[in-house]
Amino acid sequence: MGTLQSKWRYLVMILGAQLVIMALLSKEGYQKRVTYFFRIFRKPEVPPAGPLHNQTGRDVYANLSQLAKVPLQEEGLPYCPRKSPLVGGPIRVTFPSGLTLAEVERKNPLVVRGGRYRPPNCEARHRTAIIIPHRNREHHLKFLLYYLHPFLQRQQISYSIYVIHQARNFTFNRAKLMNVGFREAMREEDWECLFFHDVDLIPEDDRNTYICDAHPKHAAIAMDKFGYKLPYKSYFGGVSALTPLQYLKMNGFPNNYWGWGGEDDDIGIRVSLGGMLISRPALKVGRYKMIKHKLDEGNEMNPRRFNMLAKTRHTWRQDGMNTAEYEVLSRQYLPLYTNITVNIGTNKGLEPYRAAPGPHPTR
Ligand code: BGN
Repeated sequence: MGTLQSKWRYLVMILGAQLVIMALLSKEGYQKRVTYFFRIFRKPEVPPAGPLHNQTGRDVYANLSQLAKVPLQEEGLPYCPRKSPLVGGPIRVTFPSGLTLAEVERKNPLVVRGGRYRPPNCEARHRTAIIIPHRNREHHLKFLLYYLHPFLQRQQISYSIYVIHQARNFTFNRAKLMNVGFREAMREEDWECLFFHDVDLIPEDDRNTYICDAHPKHAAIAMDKFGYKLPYKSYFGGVSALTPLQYLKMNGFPNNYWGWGGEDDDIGIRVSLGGMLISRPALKVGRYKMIKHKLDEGNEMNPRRFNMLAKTRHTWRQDGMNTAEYEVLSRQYLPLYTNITVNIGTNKGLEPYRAAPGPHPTR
């Protein structure tokens, strides 16, 4: 009898010890292995059935007609579920010729003036602004809007899309336009997350949620043009997401990268200079298709980028959100997005293009 009891005691002790080891392993970054272990005991996940869900992904407008039928309530809405029931998996991305903005509008009846949306039947848990730097890419913008609106609606997020259009024809400056977008979007609403989004990148998986993480997020980690993997470890280009606090901690983005290349690497360096890490979604989720195009006129490679990058750690506090000088020329609340046209000047400052007489530049 006694020996049977002590056998049980040993068994319980061994089991206890195993649990402690598992807990320690999971703390030390072995989550994947532990998750794998626990998965053995779980039923396999069954992918959603239906004709729209096949290997090539489903239609980006699947499911959304359900929303349009729900009358918009003003108050007393319950919170949206933590995991949206509308979210699926891979999305089928093609670029049909003949698509018009009017067609995109027609397919998104719940999007209101300025490209804003909030879920009609529940209180969103997340509020995200999408910032898109832009010049001469109307064709790409149309496709991005076609895919982004239903994608975000399915995630049950409250959102608004801002297109920051660089006026005049001096060399393009992607990062400075992002600084403009940050300030102008925050002026309108207390956004909790900002997605800085290239105009030619289309998300290919519904589970790539457009919400912020505890650290700055690099979302576009698997682009088709790089064989659906990171081109290099510190890559921070394409699509990234930061909370206002994270953005300010690294003094925003640099203002003086004129032309192609390097500004995203500078931003990546700022993340660590601001004392933060880079967070990333899973490789199978952070997938993007790039709309093919040639290098734009007015966005030639920046030959100074190597020198500038070498100095980021000395310059980031003197150049960034705190020194972004620009002049908003117009703000249009269009049906699918808010269009902010801005004079960001040249590498010599605002002067050459400053509107006269006009308002003082926004600082
Ligand atoms: C890198 C560019 C990035 C660009 C990626 C992907 C530079 C700086 C060189 C030190 N960086 O090489 O800006 O997003 O390629 O195309 O050119």
